[in-house]
Order: sequence, then C-alpha cells, then structure tokens
Amino acid sequence: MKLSGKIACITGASAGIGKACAESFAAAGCNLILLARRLDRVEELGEILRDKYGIKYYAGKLDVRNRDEVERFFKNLPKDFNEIDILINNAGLAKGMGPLYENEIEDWEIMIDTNVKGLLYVSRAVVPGMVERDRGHIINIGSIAGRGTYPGGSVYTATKHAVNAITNSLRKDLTNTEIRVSTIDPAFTETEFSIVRFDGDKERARKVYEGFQPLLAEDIAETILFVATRPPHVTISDVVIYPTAQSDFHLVNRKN
Ligand code: NDP
Ligand code: 8X3
Repeated sequence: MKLSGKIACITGASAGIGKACAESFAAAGCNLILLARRLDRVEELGEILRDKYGIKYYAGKLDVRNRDEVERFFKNLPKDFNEIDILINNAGLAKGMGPLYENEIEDWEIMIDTNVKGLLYVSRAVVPGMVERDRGHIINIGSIAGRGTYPGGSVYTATKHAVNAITNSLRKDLTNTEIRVSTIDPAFTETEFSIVRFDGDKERARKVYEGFQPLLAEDIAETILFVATRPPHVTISDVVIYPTAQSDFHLVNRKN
C-alpha cells in the first residue's frame, strides 16, 4: 500500500521510536501529525522532515493523559490534517523498577494514565473518523512486557498487557470495517526509555544496554512501516521483536 499523501498521526514523536517512525513515514511520502509534550522537539523534527522529504506536517503539544486536551486537539485539527489514515499510539513510559510493595504510587498513576488511559483517549478521538470513512490503521506500541512479567515490572507490564487486550478487542470491534489494528511489541530498544524509567540516571540507563547490541528505534520504525504498507486485505496483528542477544526479559547474552 502506498503511503504517499496519506496522514499518519504519531504520539510521542519527540524521541525514540516515535521520532524514528516520523522519519520512516516521511521518507515514504506520508504527511505527519507529530505530537508530544515537548513541542520544540516535534516542531524542529517536522521542519527537518518537510525540508528533506517535501511532506506536510502539523506539530502539536499534547499530553495524552489530559482527556480534555486530547478531545479538544483532535476536534480542532486543521482541514488538511483531520482525516487521519494511520494512528501510531506510541507515547508511553515506565517509571521505576522496584518491587510493587515499595513503589511510589505516583509512578503507577503516571504509567497507567499515559500507557493505558492516554492511548484510549487518543483512540476514542481518532477512530470514529476512521469508521465514518471506513478506512484506517491503528498501530499500538505494546512491548514484550505485555506478554510476560518480570520482577520490578508489575505496573508497567500490567499497562502493556492492557495495550495488548485493547488492541485485540478493538480489532474485533472493527470486524465489519476495512480498518486494521496492529500491535508492535519490542524488547530492549535503546532510546530515552531507560533514562525516563530511572528518573534521569543516565549511567543506570546505559547499563541496561551494556555488552550487547540492543534494538535501535529505527529497527522498530522499519517494522512499523512494513506493517503499514501491506496490501489493504492484509492485517499483521502482532509483531514481537527481540535483539538477537536477548531471548527473555533478563536472558541477555552480554559480552562483558
Ligand atoms: P522514549 O522515552 O525515547 O520516547 C517516549 C515518547 O513518549 C517521547 O516522545 C515522549 O514525549 C512521549 N510521551 C511520554 N509521556 C507522554 C505524555 N504524557 N503525553 C505525550 N507524549 C508522551 O521511549 P521509547 O521510544 O522507547 O518509547 C516509545 C514506546 O515504546 C513506549 O510506549 C514504550 O513503552 C514502548 N517500548 C519501548 C521499549 C524500549 O525498550 N525502549 C520496548 C518496548 C516498548 P514527551 O516527553 O516530549 O512528551
Ligand atoms: C520495554 C521493554 O523489557 O524494559 O517495554 O519492559 S522492558
């Protein structure tokens, strides 16, 4: 399927996987809605991609946790951008890695509000238009954390299990439409994810990816682009991606 002239909306486009998706989709000729809390970053990215690939972009400051803000944002999209073809629900994060009985409860709220409720708010705002037009593709970024559990991951894994359940239920809700629903579930991918998880502790974050080749944001973006460009009769429902050196959460072939 050709993406040229279509509109992709990417949440969490200011860093990591979302940013890499913006580049891949722009290279394929897609116009972009780029969203994040850090507006300066998505504005700058949009300008670079417009100049490099000749695409159109609309950058927006959006905190997906804020229901009113999400509803208002999507209601007021400029005419050229209000028929979204591809929604990449990517904004997400982990906070902390301690045992549940020691966790900061505020960290739970942030993860649940962003990874689950934020994804729901954005989907609720965008999917009705897709249903009206009977076309579209929702691509949710889950995680291997949505397919298992690990110590210190209780709430993060719960949110990604929720993403998996939402993805599969939504696909069923849309059975009688031409709309596709997919989830991409990466393992260790070196982005700002661990820096955020460990509250800005770059040294601790670096150690997560030490001694092996983790996935790059570009590896995930290429896969998402592949999923989005299958012929209309093909839905790739799930993709699970590991670095070759990793076979489970903590089973990593480190060379150090
Ligand atoms: P990054 O930290 O590099 O990027 C996260 C993005 O999410 C940023 O653009 C950030 O933008 C955005 N974001 C966070 N909170 C909000 C919010 N409340 N509202 C809007 N945007 C928000 O991490 P990744 O690229 O790695 O993460 C992207 C997705 O991939 C997440 O859903 C994550 O759970 C998932 N994932 C990551 C893996 C990894 O190992 N890195 C593996 C599996 C899944 P800003 O701060 O500007 O708002
Ligand atoms: C991010 C991957 O293993 O840190 O979703 O949970 S992991």
